[in-house]
Amino acid sequence: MTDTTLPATALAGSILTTRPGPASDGWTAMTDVERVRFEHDGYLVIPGALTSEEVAAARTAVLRLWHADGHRGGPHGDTAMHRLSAVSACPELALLIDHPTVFRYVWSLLGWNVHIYHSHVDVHPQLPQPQPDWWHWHQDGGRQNRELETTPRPRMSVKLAYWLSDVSYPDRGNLTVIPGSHRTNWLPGPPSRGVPWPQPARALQITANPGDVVVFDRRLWHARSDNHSPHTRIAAFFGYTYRWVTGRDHVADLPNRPEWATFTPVQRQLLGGIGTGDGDHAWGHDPATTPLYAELANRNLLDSSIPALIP
Ligand SMILES: O=C(O)CCC(=O)C(=O)O
Repeated sequence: MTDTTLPATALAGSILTTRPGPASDGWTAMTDVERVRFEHDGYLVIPGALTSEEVAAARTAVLRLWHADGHRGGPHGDTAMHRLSAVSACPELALLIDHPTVFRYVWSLLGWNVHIYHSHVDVHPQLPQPQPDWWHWHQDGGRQNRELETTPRPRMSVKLAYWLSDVSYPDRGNLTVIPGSHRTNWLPGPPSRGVPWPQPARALQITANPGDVVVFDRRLWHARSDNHSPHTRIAAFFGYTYRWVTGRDHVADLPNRPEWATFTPVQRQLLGGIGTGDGDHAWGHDPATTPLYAELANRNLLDSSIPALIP
C-alpha cells in the first residue's frame, strides 16, 4: 500500500466500474483507490461480481431452502426468511465465501487469519402493506459496540452482501447505509425501536443488480429498506473477522457432512475447520498450516505495509 490520497473526483461514489479481467484468477490485492474509497465511505459496490449462471445457482439454492422452511410467496403475507449460518443451511452457497471477484477485499482488509463468524441468507417478498415503525439501524458486531471503548471503535470485521435479485430501484429491500458513518460510534435514534423516528438525513438505499456485491465495514450504520415491489428480495451475507474472535454461526457439524469433501482448504478455514478446535491454532501462530496464508505467500501477496498480512 503506497498511495493514500485520491483526487476529489475519485471519491464521488463508492461504485466501482472495474473488476479483475477474465484472465485474472482473482488473486490480486484491492487497489489503493479502492482502499481509500472504502476507508472514506465504509463500503464498495462491485458490479457484476457473479455470472448469471452463478446467480441462478445461488438463487435456486436459497429458494429451495425457503420452500423447505415452509415459506410461501405472494403479496398477502409476510413470508420472509432470515436464516443464520448460510453454508450450513445452504451448502451450495460455498462458492460465494471465497469468490475470486470479491474475496480479495476480505484478505486485503483483514489479512489471512480470518474466518466467517456470522452469515445469513434472506428472502423478503413484497410487503402487503406499510409496516409499523421499527428502527432497524445498527452496526454489526453486537456487544462489540458496547464493550470496545475506543472512538471510533476498531473495524474488527467486514461483510459481503451478495444480491441474488433485482434491487436496482429503492424500496425493494435495499441495503440502506449512511456513507462514511463507520467512524461514528453513536447514531441518534428513538428511545425504543417501535417509536416513530425520522430516517437519518443522509440515508442512502444502495441500488444493485443480481450478481452485484456490496463490501462493507461492520461499523457502517445500516438497515434494510422495506420491500414494496413485486420483486422478492433475495440476498446472502457473509461476515468475516479474525479467527481469534468466536463465531456466531453453527458450523461444528459441517466437517461430518458429505459436502465437506468438496470444499477447498481455504473454504474449510473460513468455515472453522482448521486446527484442533481448542482456539490455539486460531491464535495465528502457525501460518504455515493456515490455508489462506499459504495461498497468499505462494503468490507473493503478503504486503508487509499491511499489518494483518505480516506473518
Ligand atoms: O438485509 C439487509 O439489507 C441488512 C442486513 C443487515 O442488517 C446485516 O447484514 O447486518
